Amino acid sequence: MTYDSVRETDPTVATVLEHERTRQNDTLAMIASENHVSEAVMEAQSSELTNNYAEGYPDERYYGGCRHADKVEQLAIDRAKELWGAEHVNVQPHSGTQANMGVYLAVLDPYDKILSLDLTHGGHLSHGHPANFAGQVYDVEQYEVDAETGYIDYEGLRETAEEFGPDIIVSGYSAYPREVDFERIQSAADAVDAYHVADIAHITGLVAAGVHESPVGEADFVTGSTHKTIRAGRGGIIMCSEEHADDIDSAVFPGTQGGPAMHNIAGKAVGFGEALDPSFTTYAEQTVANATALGNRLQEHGLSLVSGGTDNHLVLVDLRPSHPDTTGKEVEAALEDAGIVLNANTVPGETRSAFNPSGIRAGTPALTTRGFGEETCREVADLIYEVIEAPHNDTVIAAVGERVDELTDEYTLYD
Ligand code: DSN
Repeated sequence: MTYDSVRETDPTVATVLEHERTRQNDTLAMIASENHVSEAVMEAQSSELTNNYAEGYPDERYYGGCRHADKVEQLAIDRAKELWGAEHVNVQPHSGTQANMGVYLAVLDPYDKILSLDLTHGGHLSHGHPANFAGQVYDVEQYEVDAETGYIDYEGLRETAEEFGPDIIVSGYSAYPREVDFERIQSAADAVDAYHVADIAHITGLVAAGVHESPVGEADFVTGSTHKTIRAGRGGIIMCSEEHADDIDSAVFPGTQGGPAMHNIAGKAVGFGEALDPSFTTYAEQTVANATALGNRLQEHGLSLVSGGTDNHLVLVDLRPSHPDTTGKEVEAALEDAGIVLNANTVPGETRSAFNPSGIRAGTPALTTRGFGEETCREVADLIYEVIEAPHNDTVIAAVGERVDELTDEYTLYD
């Protein structure tokens, strides 16, 4: 894709776009929620469908001119059904948060009760943080990971559910490195007659490829985003049984959204099509193998991983045991100077603040898309460790940066 037209009409924005392209080419994207979509997905997202108003659903629109929008949305829905085995799919949510909002609106009244994982233990803002609408509109109680093991405290969850009597239990997380036992959470939800919402935003691709247990068909609602491990067009998705189909569709439109972003839905259709190819399973398996290799090597360097390792695409490093005086933000900034982009993250039992926490979260979806294997991920762990050891040493940062340059030249991204 070129930016020739933007360059001609708006050189300022063209320069920013070119800088961002260069940044992505020249750095290692290790934000666990990010990925590099294909050029086909990007082309679809920049198509003329951005001009289209398609309020409603395929064959039931409020405006004319939607026959091509109908086709592309139906393709996205059908491919999603095939990928995840869902009875009903809504591909219109603009993001994972919008998907959660749609489910809440569909089945809750204001002040109804949500039980979800605490944000500092790996949860998500839209699961009921006080700064988010969900924490303001609903009565929220939170469960935690076990302080010793770092795994979800399933017994504690069940006990809290029995005491609190939630209307919804949310599972699915944004900084949890272990396989989620959806069945166990379903049984806790059944015991208190609550809905179970499984937010698989981070692991959509792993679930689709069968490398993580699927909650589809078990949880009442499965929500997610479509641009993380599944590597499709940007946005959200909701899956449920036919029983809830009408309520979910009305809650998304007109309940919480207006016109769907049809260009992104085209990107979802293209990305889902790519994920139906058998090569996507290899990609998902490699993503997990790479995270395991990364985590093992960080541990060999003496770093402490929350839960002692990973089963999925991310690792969460608690810096406190090995580097008590170094914060996540310091490491994030130093690594970015060296060309490795990840994020500071809170850790269970956080003793600092959300803005300057004690951990870092690192993911392998984007590196794997780039072609990295386990050996290269082990080397990336070495580079991360060197920077953690000396976050203010310009010589170290420059040397790591040189090696990152070599790696990004070897594993090219977009032409
Ligand atoms: N902000 C995303 C993440 O990084 O996990 C989730 O929405």
